[in-house]
Amino acid sequence: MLTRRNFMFSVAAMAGTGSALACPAPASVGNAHSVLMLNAACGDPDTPNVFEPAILRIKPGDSVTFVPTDAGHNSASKRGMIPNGADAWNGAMDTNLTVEFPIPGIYGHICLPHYEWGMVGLIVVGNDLSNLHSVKKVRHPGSARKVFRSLLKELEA
Ligand SMILES: [Cu+2]
Repeated sequence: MLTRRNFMFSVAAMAGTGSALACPAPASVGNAHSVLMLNAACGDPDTPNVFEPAILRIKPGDSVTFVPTDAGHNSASKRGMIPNGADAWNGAMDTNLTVEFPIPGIYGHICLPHYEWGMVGLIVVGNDLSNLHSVKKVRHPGSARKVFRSLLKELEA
């Protein structure tokens, strides 16, 4: 679903700061946020395939648009890593997806093609960490294990 608003996110992301080396920047406008899907962390080509930001904190009822700034990615919620009663999502490859988050808690999400290489992220709604224990129990392959562990450590810090 490519709405005009999502298109604006993409444009804002590419516009950066105007410098030739500008990093694509995720935008937050009011209750609408974006998470970029990138082939490499900005300024760090040795860290390929990332969500930017890896941790996003929002308020209940806010929305997040996953933006395919680079090709070859998607975002899908990870089973066991969303609050009870929350809706799962599974975005198509290379497509903007907007998800609303009415229910507080921690949401873990992954890029299906790059999951085991550690392309994973967290969205925290309403600063509510009450499902942290169940989120931590989910097992992951490859680098996803290490990346989720370090992101969750950041939440607890
Ligand atoms: Cu990916």
